[in-house]
Amino acid sequence: MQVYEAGTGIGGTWFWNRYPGARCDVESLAYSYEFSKDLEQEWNWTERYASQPEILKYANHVADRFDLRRDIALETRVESAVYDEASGRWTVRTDRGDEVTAQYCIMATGCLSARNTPDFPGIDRYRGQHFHTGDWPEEGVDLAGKRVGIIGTGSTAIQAIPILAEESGHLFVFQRTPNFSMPARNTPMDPEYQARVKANYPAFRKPFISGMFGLDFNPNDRIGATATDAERRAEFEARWAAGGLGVVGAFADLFVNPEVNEAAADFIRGQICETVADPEVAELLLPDTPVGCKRPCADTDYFETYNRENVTLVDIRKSPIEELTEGGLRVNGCEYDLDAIVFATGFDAMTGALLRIDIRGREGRTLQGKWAEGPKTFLGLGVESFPNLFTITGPGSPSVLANMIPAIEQHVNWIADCITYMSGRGLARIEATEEAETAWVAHVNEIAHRTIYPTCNSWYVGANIPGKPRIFTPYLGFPRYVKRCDEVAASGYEGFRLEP
Ligand code: NA7
Repeated sequence: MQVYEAGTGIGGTWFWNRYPGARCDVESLAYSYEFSKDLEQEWNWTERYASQPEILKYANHVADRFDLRRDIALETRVESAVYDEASGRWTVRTDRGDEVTAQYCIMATGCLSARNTPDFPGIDRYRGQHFHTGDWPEEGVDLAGKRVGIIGTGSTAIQAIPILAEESGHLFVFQRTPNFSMPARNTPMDPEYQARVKANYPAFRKPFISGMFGLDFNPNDRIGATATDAERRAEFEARWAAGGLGVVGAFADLFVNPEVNEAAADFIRGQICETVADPEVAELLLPDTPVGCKRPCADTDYFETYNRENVTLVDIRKSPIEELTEGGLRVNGCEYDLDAIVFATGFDAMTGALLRIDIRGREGRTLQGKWAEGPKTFLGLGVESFPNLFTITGPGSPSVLANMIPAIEQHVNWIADCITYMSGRGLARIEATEEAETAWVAHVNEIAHRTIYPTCNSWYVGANIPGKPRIFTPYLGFPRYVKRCDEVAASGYEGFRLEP
């Protein structure tokens, strides 16, 4: 096995996203591997929601503990992967000039790893410091006394803004779309709670794995449509007080009934108005999309930060950023002098990392060509015309709508079992069939269209990248998905063509 990694270290998302305030909004004890019972027992998390440095430390611990580094080539970016039909092997080329062949090629390139820096006019002219949150300098950045601009108000910015406001002289937040955010209420880990979880880890993980999102939003079976206003409010309030993303689990129909969703949205808007002192600023911060339609965020003092003297919110919805200048940027004819600009502008999600590699399958077919109108996969694991290529948390799998670590483990286990099955039977080639792929893509869409998800401009539908085909790519329903994957494996990989 040979692993290639572009970074100077391992950890992926948690290696690159070192911006101030970076933190996971899934509970630490659940955002962890379960393949090793010893690992589960020996690692101690220090906070309810782990910070980026702690998760990176965990990833490094796992690499050392299981002696994984010897197979990993760091600072090596894969440029192309080409399938040769005659030999049945993939040839992988890297930016260091390596050229290796392999029977199987597994893309573990991540759902949110291809950074998006919008092509603002004048972007090359700007002379100040500038950073993308997904490539934050390892040594950190001294912003003391500086005038700093941050573009974007997604989950990343919502975590970074409170810290940047504390660290900088003045912070200007350039907001295109206001977002729903809920207080994380992060706390130091209670050692007794951690011990109780470790005493029966499988029982702790169960609700995470059986919930629709593979996450424990403490999902409520109750239907919101039949609850009174007072009952709804009580449920939202309890969840708001508990912290985390629980408000989106308040009622079983919150993602399918617009009226119930609107009640949750109204509740959160009310909280924002109560928190933000200046009514004009509060008004600008009120989201007008359904809750959860864009990725909901968990924060620490996000809305409170707008009460600081040194924070200015600039609405760029109606008047977009006109250009970057030598000394800052211009909006609506007004120039903002900035010593530093932070691009919290997200990622070319789900497909970006794969499509930035030149991947060629049978008959020279390119993945770029095949996915020109949107990604097509079977189970988000295999792609027709691309034999022996697997995608971990690929488009069409739950991935970003699940707890990523169990979602990744489920794919790794499925792929490992598949390869074992193949070699045990003298099989050399596996490829998704066109029929299975077409039916799966239709199924992913059909499920999504029963919900509020496709109704707003999120990265789930690719709306943040100009020109990207608008397709809802993640699969909704982690438990149903796992069952389907298990059935496919048990049936001898129905939906795939297996050949000697
Ligand atoms: P997101 O959620 O994609 O947020 C990016 C933000 O940047 C969002 O507020 C965008 O506004 C804004 N943006 C993007 N392009 C522009 C342009 N051209 N002009 C102005 N503003 C722009 O990325 P994050 O990094 O916050 O989070 C990604 C995921 O990582 C997160 O959901 C977690 O799952 C982990 P928009 O909303 O598109 O109007």
